[in-house]
Amino acid sequence: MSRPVDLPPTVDCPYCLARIDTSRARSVIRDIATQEVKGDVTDVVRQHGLIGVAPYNRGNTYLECTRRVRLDPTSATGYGAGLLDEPTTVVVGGSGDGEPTTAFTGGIDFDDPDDEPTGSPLSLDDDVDGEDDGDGWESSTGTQPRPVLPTQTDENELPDPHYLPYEYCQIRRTLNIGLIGTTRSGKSHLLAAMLYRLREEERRLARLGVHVEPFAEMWEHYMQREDIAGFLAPDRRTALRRTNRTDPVEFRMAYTVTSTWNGEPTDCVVSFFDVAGELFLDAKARRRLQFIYGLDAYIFVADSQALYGWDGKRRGLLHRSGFDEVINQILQNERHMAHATKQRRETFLPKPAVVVLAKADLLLAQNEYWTSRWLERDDDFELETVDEESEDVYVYCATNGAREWLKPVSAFEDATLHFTSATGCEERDGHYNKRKFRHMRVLRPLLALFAMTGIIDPKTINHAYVPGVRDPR
Ligand SMILES: Nc1nc2c(ncn2[C@@H]2O[C@H](COP(=O)(O)OP(=O)(O)O)[C@@H](O)[C@H]2O)c(=O)[nH]1
Ligand SMILES: [Mg+2]
Ligand SMILES: [Zn+2]
Repeated sequence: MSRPVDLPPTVDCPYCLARIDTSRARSVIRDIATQEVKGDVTDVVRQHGLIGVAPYNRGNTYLECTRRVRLDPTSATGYGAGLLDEPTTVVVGGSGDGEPTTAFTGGIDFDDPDDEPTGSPLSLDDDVDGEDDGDGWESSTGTQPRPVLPTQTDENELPDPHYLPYEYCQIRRTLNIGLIGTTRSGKSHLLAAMLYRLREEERRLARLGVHVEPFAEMWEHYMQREDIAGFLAPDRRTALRRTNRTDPVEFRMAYTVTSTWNGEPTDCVVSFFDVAGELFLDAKARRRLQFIYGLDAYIFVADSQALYGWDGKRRGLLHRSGFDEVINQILQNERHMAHATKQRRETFLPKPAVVVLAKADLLLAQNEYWTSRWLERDDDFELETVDEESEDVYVYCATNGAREWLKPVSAFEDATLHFTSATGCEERDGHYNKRKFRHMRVLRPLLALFAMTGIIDPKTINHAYVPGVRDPR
């Protein structure tokens, strides 16, 4: 079978994190409103690519991700599958006869008893029946259909098949960003605010030589999950619903970012993954760990609420951030890779990271000079002061018992540090005060990351481009 002329041999599915064989996958037209499949264009795109589809349907063309077309998901990152010391990864099939190799990816039954069983159709699969019986729909035997919940549908369930925008699959350059932090650290609120502001700031982004475009249907799914729409609506400002995490890595949203500062416009798919730090301590959840090694950049979300001792006494952290575990795993993987490929190991991880002190409005309420000096500025786009801010945040953490948050600085080749607030105020009974509500400096860490990865000119923050971001295939 031939693959579509304008797609690479494989594409990584951001939803189930598996690698898709494009010569096996169907291409279909879907109705945006009903999400129904209206037609099959597999043959025509195999011959002519997306050009073969009527222009008005090109934006509605999708690649179907279904069990049949998935390859070994452990290699989804393009990083050394098989080199990892993960004894829990069970590989089945793949005997070289053209059968897909499928790795065990499910069966994680970690449960936060605190959390409501809510989620979204895009979050990853888990054991709905609580049994550790593996992953029904991803098993290569294909004989066990997933157990169906009798009453309400499980929002956490990833539908099979699910659909990737064809245009998403065409863009070779990708930047996968992981938000790392414990549950309740503020990842979801920060990301929602960031993505919203990214859409709103077209003009100022253009001045930095970037144009951003969300994938329409992904944005709609994203808005539905955890009721992000309610959080972003000025007349509602409701808190995000809490989700039941069973998987350390979840796809959230992707944008096409066109970068023009360097001459020729280049397109890059920037995808955001939510990484629940504490799940790395959970042996079962750790099966999915490989995915984070392949991320291109990291946003470490430190929970300002975890700082205690406001009365001038020496401070400390109420709970750990989990950054250590995650970074140690990434370093360990890097050592394995260097060993396996007989290359000298770099001193630093050759990737960029940002450390974000989320919920910094809480520090502001405590009359914290170091915080107010920065947080009250509307300086998302004044990137020349990024280093100055980083130094202040560094000193702030070091002198307030939060050295643990600084680990990324010593581990990654380049890192910046920021004070941010996604809400500007505290939640009360599921709502934010509409007058006090504001996103404070949420775009700044992302723009710093864009500069370190070359999506915007690294010189805007007076840094050099950090190599190590994956090459296009
Ligand atoms: N004061 C304040 N609270 C926040 C902010 N962002 C999130 N929170 C609160 O922190 C809690 C956890 O946030 P969430 O984004 O769901 O954390 P996640 O589990 O890491 O995704 C919620 O109760 C939010 O109301 C913020 O910027 N300021
Ligand atoms: Mg969350
Ligand atoms: Zn998939």
